[in-house]
Amino acid sequence: MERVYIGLGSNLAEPRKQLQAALTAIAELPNSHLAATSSLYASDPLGPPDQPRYVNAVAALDTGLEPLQLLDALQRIEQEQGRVRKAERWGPRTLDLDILLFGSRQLAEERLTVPHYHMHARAFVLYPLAEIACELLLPDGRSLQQLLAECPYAGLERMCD
Ligand code: PH2
Ligand code: MG
Ligand code: MG
Repeated sequence: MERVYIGLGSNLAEPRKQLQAALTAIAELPNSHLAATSSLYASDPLGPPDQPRYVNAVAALDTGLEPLQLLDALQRIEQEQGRVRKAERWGPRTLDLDILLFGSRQLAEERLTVPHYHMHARAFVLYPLAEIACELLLPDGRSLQQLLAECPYAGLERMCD
């Protein structure tokens, strides 16, 4: 089993429900155990501004799946929840499931880059991650606390249950 962190995001079709449904589906993945989930956080969109605000969260999954098996499974969940892949970069979506970290692995494959590119500077990834993995070290040796110190919380809104 390896500890994987998954970033969840949605800004279409009732984002909170999208994230809750995704967490239920992730909890049912084979050979895996959903170990923790963060609170939900709302924030303005990064990228094109003419789209709704996002809801984000991070989940910790212990899994015996290999990275590409997990990627396939997460993409299937995205599709089942109505994800339509468009050309527009950073455009709106019903559900986005990103593998942020996979144990201490560093992967640079055609379909999968781990750690997830840009996670180091995104408040909507780092603060939910810190809720469930406060003392985390990244594969390059940097601590999550270091990254948080350089990433203002500004603009993030922790949502009530
Ligand atoms: N995801 C994007 C583009 N912009 N902005 C926020 N606040 N949260 C996201 O998850 C997000 C985004 C594409 O993955
Ligand atoms: Mg994303
Ligand atoms: Mg994605």
